[in-house]
Amino acid sequence: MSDDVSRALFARAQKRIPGGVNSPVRAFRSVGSEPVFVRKAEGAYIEGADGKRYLDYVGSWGPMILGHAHPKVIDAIVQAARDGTSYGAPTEREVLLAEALCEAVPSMQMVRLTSSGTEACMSALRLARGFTGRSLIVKFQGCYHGHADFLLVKAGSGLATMGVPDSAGVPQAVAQATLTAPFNDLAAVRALFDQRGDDIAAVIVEPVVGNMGCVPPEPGFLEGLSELCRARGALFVIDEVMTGFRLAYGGAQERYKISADVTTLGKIAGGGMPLGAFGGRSDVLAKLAPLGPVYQAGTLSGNPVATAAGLATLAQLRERTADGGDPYEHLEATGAALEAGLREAARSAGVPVTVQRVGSMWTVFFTDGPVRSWDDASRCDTAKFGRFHRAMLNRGVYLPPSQFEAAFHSLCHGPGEVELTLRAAREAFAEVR
Ligand code: HOZ
Repeated sequence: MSDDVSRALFARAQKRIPGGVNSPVRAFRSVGSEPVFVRKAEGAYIEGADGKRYLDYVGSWGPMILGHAHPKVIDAIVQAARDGTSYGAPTEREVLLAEALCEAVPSMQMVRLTSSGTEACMSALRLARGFTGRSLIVKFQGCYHGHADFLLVKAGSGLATMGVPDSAGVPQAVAQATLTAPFNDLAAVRALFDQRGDDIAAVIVEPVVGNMGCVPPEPGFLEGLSELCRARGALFVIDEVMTGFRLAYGGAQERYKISADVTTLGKIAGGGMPLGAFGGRSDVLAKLAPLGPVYQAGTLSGNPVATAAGLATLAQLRERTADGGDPYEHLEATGAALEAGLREAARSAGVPVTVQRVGSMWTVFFTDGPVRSWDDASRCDTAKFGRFHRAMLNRGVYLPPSQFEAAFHSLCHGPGEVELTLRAAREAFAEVR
C-alpha cells in the first residue's frame, strides 16, 4: 500500500491531472492500489514521499541500467545544464552521440535524434512509408511502439493494463493502415504479405517484447521477418527502445545476430533524460528533410542535457567492459539468480506461474504455460498478480504495476538485492496462494 504522504499527493493530483498521473500505468489501477510518489532515488532503490525505501524493478521503465543517480551521469547533466538547457541549434554532443549510436548498432549508418521513443517510432514509420511509397504497417498484437495514432492498434502495455485493446480517438481510416499479427507467428505475417504485400511499407517489432510482459522471440522468428521484408520490398524496423543497450551494448540485434533497415532507440540511449533516436540504412535516412521529402522535426531534439546524459551512460557501459567487468555478464548473473529463485519460491508456495527472462528484462506471469503471444499473456490471472504486487510492495519491493510490463534490474542490483527480493517473494507467494 502507498504511504499517507503519497495518498495525500494522489488526492491532490487527481483534481488537476487526469487520473492523477501523467502516464496511465503509473496510476496502479490494475494492481488495485495507489501509486507511491517518489521523492528521490539512488542505485537500486527509490524513496517514497514519506521516506520509505523500495527496491526498484521499474528503473524508470528501462533507462536506469547503471542504477539511479549514477554520479558520472549526474555530473554530466549538471555540467551540461550550466551551459544552457536548450539552444534549438546543433551541438558537438549530438554528433558524438550519433557516432556512438551508429558504432553500437552497425545496421545504423545514420541516425536522427528525437525527444522520446514514441517520436522515434512514429517518425521511423513515416520514413518507411516515404521511402517505399507504400502505406501499410505490420505490427504485432501486444507490442507497443509509443502512442502515435496508427500504432495504438492492439498495443500492449498501458492499453492492455487498462483493458482496452485500442484507444478511442483514433480514426478508423488511420487504424486501417495498421495490420496486426500474433507475435512469434511467422505464418500469419506471410499471409499478410500474400494478401497486401505490395502495400506494406514496414514491419515493426519489439525483438524481445517488454510491453506485454517479457516475451522472447522464438528461434527463427526475427530472421524470418527480416527475410520476408527483404523479399517483399518492405523495411524491417526493430524497436529497440527497451532492448537497446540493455540486452547487449548493440541491443537485440547484437544478441540475436540480426539487422534492421531502421532501428528505434530511447530510454538507456538518453541516460534517463527525454531522448529517442531512429536510424538505419543511409539510403533510407537520406529521404529525411532537409535531405529528402519526409518531414520530421523537434525543438528539443538532440537536447544538450539529454545528449550529455546519454553519452555519459554509454561511456560507463563501455568503461566497465574495458575494465574487464562485463556489465552484461553481471546483469545476466543477477537475472539468472532472480529467475531461478522466483520460480522456486512460487513452486514451494504452490502458485502456478511462468517466469520469463531475457538478460535484465523479466516477468512473473500468473499463468502456468509459456507466454509466446498476446493471447497467452491475456490469459494471466491479473487479479492474483495485483495481490502479489501489493504483497511485494508492502515488503519494500517495487515491481512494475502491471502484469503486462517487464521488470528491469540494474548494475546496482547484486546478491543482497536478490536475497531481499526472494525473501519478499516467498512470503508474497504464500500470501496470494
Ligand atoms: N507503458 C509505459 C512503459 N512501457 C509506461 C511509461 C510510464 O508510465 O512512464
